[in-house]
Amino acid sequence: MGPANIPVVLTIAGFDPSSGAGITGDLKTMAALGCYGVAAITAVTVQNTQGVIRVETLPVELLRDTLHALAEDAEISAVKVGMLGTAVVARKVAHFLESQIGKPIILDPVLRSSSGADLMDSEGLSVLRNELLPRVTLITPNMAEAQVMTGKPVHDLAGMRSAAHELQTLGAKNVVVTGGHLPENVDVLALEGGATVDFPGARVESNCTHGTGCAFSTAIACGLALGRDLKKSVSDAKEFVRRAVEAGYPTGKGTGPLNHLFRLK
Ligand code: PXL
Repeated sequence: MGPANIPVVLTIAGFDPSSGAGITGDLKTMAALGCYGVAAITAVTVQNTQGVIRVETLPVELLRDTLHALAEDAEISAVKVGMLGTAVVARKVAHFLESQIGKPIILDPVLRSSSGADLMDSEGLSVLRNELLPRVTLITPNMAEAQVMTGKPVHDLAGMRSAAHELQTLGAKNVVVTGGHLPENVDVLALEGGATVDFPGARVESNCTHGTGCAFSTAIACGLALGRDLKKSVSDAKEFVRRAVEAGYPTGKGTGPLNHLFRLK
């Protein structure tokens, strides 16, 4: 594919100044995977590799104007939605997504940071479930997020499968529940139409895992933007995250970022 055909992928997400997660991580993933990334910031977090210190959502008018400016300008091939922070922001994004129906839209239902900080308010969870989930192509919860979204325990493969199907009954077209913390590191993809596909992996022992969820959902958006099907996009995204974690190097005192740009020397 020549440079003229590089697809534009939009991330709607929070800013993590340590750049493992959030929009700056997403832009690195997009660049690594041959897409052009544009970003609309929902919230600014104050954090480093040791944890989240503070979270401030941006004025929703700023988000709305950013989304409008980007969408009226370039052809957007796929959208990834990450941290939203509040119900007010989530509603604004749900409204924007109506103008993007028909494109691949990937929703990473970010609720907490891995260090335990709340990244979504409680009313926002209802908006996520009722207004965002039905509008997207794929939702990518990890086991903890799947548990909160369904209200049922998700501890193993059987729990992941039933959570994926339950999220489909709530209106999600396709669901991938990620199990990176399980010994078998398996992800479960429930496809529209009823089929379920498992993606087993090997557990990677590494301290450079900050941003894996963001990179996974963004890499899937890139695969779809490049015209690949959902199964291939999920399996490529899993491989991308594995290699980025393996190539990670510590940058601070806490959990290191993955190395999104592992292909660059
Ligand atoms: O990994 C979840 C996540 C998503 N988005 C932002 C974050 C985090 C975790 O810290 O900061 C902006």
